Amino acid sequence: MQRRQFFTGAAIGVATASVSRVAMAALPEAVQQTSADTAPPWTPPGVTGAGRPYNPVVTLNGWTLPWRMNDGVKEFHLVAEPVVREMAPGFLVNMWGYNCQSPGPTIEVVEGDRVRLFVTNRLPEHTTVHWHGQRLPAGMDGVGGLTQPQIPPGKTYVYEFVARRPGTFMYHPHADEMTQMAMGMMGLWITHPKARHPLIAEVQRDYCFLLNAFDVEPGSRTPQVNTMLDFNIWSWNSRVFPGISPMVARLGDRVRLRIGNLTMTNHPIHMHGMEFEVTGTDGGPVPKTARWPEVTTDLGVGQMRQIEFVADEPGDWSIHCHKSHHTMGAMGHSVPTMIGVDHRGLVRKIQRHAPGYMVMGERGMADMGAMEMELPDNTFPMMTGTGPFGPIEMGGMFSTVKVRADQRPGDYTDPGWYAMPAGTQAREVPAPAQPARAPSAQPATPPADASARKPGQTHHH
Ligand SMILES: [Cu+2]
Repeated sequence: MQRRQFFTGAAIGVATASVSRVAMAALPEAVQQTSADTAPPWTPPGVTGAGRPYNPVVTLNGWTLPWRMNDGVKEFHLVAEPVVREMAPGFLVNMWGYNCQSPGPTIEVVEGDRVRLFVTNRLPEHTTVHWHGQRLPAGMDGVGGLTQPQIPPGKTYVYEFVARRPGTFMYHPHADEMTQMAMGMMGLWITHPKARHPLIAEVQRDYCFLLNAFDVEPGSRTPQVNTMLDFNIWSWNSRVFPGISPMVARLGDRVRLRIGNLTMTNHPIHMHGMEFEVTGTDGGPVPKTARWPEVTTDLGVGQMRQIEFVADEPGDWSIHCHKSHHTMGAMGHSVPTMIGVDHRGLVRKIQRHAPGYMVMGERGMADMGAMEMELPDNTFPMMTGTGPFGPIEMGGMFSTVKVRADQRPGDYTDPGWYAMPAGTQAREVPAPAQPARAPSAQPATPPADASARKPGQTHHH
């Protein structure tokens, strides 16, 4: 699925004098990705010149950027450019990203690697790349105006440093940030340990994703960039449920999830079925004495968390942000609560003036999950996604961890829905018969109404 594109004649600026002229003579290919599917783990081709081996990560609905080895230096080429991201099947959003996608490709290196990153700017305005969490020379930190001139449109800059610390990091612009991050410019960076590390466990599955948010007016295709807090599309790697791939594991696998938050609010990420521990942050591995079991961990703005668990319970387990409006698509915030309100009569009166009028939320909002409403073109519905037992009523930061005994090692394909063993699923029971009571236990005449009364308060009509 990768379309290779060769760069010739790109204008080049040099961010540092330490990059040799020979290294600049030819840019590495800017590999592009046209698919929003989860790419299988990328293993460097060949053995010689491929650098130290590592266990690659899987980027949720993303991919890893291939590199080339040039005289012992790992060279990458990022192209900042306008992209069209498919946030869910049929829901396309104009974003800015890197190498044809938002988020950009994941950069995977090994502790101690010397890394050279070419950044070509094909945006209509200047940009930079900040390497969040890295130890590096100040001049490589990517803060426009402070540590380097901005990268003008059409120019290529180069960054070079040694990946000194193993861990989970990210990259994003430090130039017109509010616009560029609201448009989807961000990516993950994983530095694998060079040898067995006492605080970094070997895992069978290693997933990573970024939390991001957009403000896309229903019916439009381009995010609003002046939004500060009131985003309406809550996504993982610029995808929304049901467009987010499940995270698949084989029963007994040790699984690591690396999550970064580049939205403007916190997200309590909650997983069903199994407990996990936070084993690391973008500051490094967490000492073992400072780990405790959790089923929810809060990611503050600009934070990263590495969580780990043993996938020892088979099933389809939900994993989602616990802010319930973050698991929904765009909705009108001004809809009043109608639960318990009887609209009969009223609707008919309104329909005389507005024939298409519909009641929303009379019995809660769940009906919206199944409702066939006419939506403007390219509008992501408020609740969507269908499971084996009907609508799931989710539409944003929601996915599943699918644990299966028969999932082959290294197989990341979706195994489908979990087949519950007989007798292990919630089920309907026949309507309860009137329980037999002793005569003395018969309740007195039931109260005329059931309205709430405070203790000690005399009830009167
Ligand atoms: Cu959230």
